[in-house]
Amino acid sequence: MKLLLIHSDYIEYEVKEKAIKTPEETKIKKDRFEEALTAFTAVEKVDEKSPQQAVKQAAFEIEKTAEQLKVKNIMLYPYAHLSSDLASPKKAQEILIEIENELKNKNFNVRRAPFGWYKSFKISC
Ligand code: A3S
Repeated sequence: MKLLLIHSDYIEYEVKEKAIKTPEETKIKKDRFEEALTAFTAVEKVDEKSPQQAVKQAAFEIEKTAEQLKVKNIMLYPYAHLSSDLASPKKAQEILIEIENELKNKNFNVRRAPFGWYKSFKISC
């Protein structure tokens, strides 16, 4: 898994168009999250071998950074561009959902940008 963590005053995104054949159904077409840590995430082929371990490790890294920064808001943002060895969309989506649940269990306010879409985003630091 590749994670790019960015702490910002806010993150905004807007869903543009389908990036895969069957993207996640979503009513939320745009969102804005204040004072958030955004975890741009590419799930990789290697993560398919032990997904549970990949989930735990990613959640741990995100939690560690959020605690250092004293941030409670986390935006999970699927971002395929960070790797050239991607997991399948199906597995990647499952893993992202599990990371979301793991972080919610640790009492973070977690939002997840919809999977399988091209989106534009804006961050202000
Ligand atoms: O690849 C096109 C879109 O499908 C999703 N996706 C993955 N995201 C993370 N890890 C993987 N292994 C993925 N496989 C498919 C993403 O939603 C991806 N979309 N941010 C957008 C582009 O604007 C994006 O990366």
